Amino acid sequence: MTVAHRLDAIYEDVRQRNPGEGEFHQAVQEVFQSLAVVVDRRPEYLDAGVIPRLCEPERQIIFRVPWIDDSGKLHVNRGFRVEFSSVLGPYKGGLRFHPSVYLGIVKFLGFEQIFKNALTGMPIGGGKGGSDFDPKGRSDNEVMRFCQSFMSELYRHLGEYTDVPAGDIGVGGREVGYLFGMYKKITNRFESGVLTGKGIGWGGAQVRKEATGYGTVFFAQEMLRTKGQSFEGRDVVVSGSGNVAIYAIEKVQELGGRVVACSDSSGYVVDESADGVDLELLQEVKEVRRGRIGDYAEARGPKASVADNGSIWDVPCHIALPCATQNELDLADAKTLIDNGCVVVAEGANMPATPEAVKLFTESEVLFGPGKAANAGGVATSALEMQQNASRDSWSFEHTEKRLAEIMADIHERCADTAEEYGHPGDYVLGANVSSFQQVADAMIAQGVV
Ligand code: NDP
Ligand code: 2IT
Repeated sequence: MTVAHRLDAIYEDVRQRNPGEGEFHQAVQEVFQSLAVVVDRRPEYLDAGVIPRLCEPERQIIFRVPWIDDSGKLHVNRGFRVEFSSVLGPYKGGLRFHPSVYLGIVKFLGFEQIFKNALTGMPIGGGKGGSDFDPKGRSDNEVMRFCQSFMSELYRHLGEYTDVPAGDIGVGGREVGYLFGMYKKITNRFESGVLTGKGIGWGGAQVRKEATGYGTVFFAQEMLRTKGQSFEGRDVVVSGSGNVAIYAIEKVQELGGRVVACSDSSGYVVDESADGVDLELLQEVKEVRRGRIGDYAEARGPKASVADNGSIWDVPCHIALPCATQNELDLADAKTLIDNGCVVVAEGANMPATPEAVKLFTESEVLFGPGKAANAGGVATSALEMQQNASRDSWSFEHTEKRLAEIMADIHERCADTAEEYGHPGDYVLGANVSSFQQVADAMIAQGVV
């Protein structure tokens, strides 16, 4: 059997063992597509059975999360934590609270996280968790009671040397606070390093809140640099308007770019004013009021309009940063972006571009930065938070941001060099997958069959 056939057979087995988990299959296939070149050179990766082991989580926890809303009604949600790989360090990865969450989403995110975390160069394994709880429209007290119930089961699986969650969609500073408070109460330990994304003043790190968005822009900046370009004077489209999108917008603007559109799940806004999206207003609407993107457009006046048809990717731009959710940018969107002269796409979200869109980007002149590289700044800064917690230290904003920028430049170089080494210059997908896979696989072989 050829290497390609052997990889296909493993993939088919993964599909059959994990029925109905489309997003997980997609994430596995995306990595497998890059592996033939490395397995050709290093057949021991196949012979040692590393790949099937890597596709099976070390542990999967599914639990009941009962809670009572403000009107006294009982709700039962489902909680998940998939502890995927501890080969490079404690399981590390966020928690997502969104009604779409099921095992297949958590496994796709956990699988991605293994490779992303390897790319950061920090000692962290891969995991992910969450719940099908929908925080939208819930009061602070409801969110607190939900987080407390969630942690009353999850705590037994966590620890600074075991498993360290953080935020993701629907989980930000407020939720991390409630989760940490409950963990501390149950365990009677102020174990700072058990969660990241904590508040500044009680163990949180400067720049963690900004890190994913900033990091994505730093990565895109490195990509632009290979073309002798920068953000200065360029139009940029950023999808989403949550944590990643907001701080991506902030950094784009600091670097002289103009953000012409952003979105949420209710639609997208095109802002045609000379300096683009009004970040202060967007933050007020989204972070303070927890409002909708339409509220932003209304407050912004005639310069901004909510689009009621088409896609945010129809808005002409030089650089596109998908920062909302998986599979939000499809083949038709990719074609439109290319036709409109887009030259760089960097994924702030996890797996926002569909496989067909990724294929088109990598076959075209567009430089495409996959999420596991481009959005690794968030988890990398989480690892910096763990480092500060372990040494009971706290670093300045400037120092931490400098570290983040260095880490993103290192990841960019690592992906670019690996792509070059394997004869696919400019293919960041191949570079990210091959480089991180090799690191993880080598560690698995060294640590034996466990
Ligand atoms: P937030 O919850 O802060 O924001 C999510 C944004 O995406 C919101 O604007 C939301 O709109 C939109 N969105 C969510 N789900 C959908 C959907 N099904 N369809 C359309 N829009 C949607 O999350 P984050 O900003 O933290 O996360 C965004 C992405 O970045 C995710 O893919 C996440 O996995 C990834 N990521 C996050 C990191 C972090 O540190 N937070 C690190 C690395 C990656 P609405 O409010 O209407 O739902
Ligand atoms: O997808 C991600 O990398 C995150 N949600 C951040 C994970 C973390 O542990 O900081």
